[in-house]
Amino acid sequence: MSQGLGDPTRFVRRVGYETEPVTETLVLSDLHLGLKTARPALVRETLKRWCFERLILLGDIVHDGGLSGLCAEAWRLLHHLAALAREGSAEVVWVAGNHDRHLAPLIRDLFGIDVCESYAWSSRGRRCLATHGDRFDPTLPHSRALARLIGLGYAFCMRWLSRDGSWPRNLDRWWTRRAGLHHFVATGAAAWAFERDADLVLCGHTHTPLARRFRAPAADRRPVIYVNAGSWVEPRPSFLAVDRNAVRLVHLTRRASPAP
Ligand SMILES: [Mn+2]
Repeated sequence: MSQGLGDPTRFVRRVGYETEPVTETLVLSDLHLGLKTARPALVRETLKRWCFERLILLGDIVHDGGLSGLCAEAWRLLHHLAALAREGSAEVVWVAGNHDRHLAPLIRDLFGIDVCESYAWSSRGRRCLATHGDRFDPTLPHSRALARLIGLGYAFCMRWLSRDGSWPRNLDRWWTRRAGLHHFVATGAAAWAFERDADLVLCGHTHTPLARRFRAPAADRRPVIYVNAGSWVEPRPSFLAVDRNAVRLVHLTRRASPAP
C-alpha cells in the first residue's frame, strides 16, 4: 500500500548545485539542443558529476530542425547519452517533447535509445509518472507541421535577430505566463495522474520549476504531487533528483555561459 506524499514543501526540496550528487532517478527536461541558449557542455558536466540508476530525458532535448545543425558540444552530449544507454551503467529513458517527437526514429537508430510518450515506475510503493506536458497545453497548434514551423522561426530569431537570445526567450516567457500555461500543465498532469492512480507526476515543457499538491477528488484517494523540472535554457537551469524519500529540485547556483 503506497503512502501519500503529504506537503510538497516537505517532500520537494529546492536545493543548490552543491547538493550531494547521488540519486535514484535524475530528470532533465527541455535542453533544446540547437538553440543559442542551450548548454550542452554544462549538461554533460552535470551528468558526469552525478551518480544515478536511471536518467529520464523529459522531452525537448533537441529543438526543431534535426540533428545536422547541432554544434560539436551537443554531439558530444548525445554520444555521452548513447554510451550511458549502451554500457548499461544507468537506465536511459527519453520521453518525447513537442520539439523532438519527430526525431524519435533517428534517436533510436543513431543512439540506441527508444523514445516513449510517458514513463511510469515505482519507488517504495509510490507510483511515479513522467511525461513532457505538451499534451496538457491547449495553446499548441493542432497541426504538427505548423508547430514545427513556429519552432524553427523561434530558433531563427534567436540565432540571427538577437545578440544573446534574450528577447525571444523573454517573449516566450511572457506568452507562457499570459496563456496560463503553468496552470494548464499542472492541473492537466494532476488529473492524468489521478486517472492512473499515481502519487507523483513529473513534467517539463513550461521551462519553470514548480511543485504543487493536488487534493484527491475522492476522500479515500491519496493526493498527487506535481513537480516541473524547469529547463536548461533559462538563466538559472534546473533539474530533478528523485529519491524514495524526497524530490530535490536542483537549481544551478552559478550563471552558466551559453555554448559557442
Ligand atoms: Mn515542450
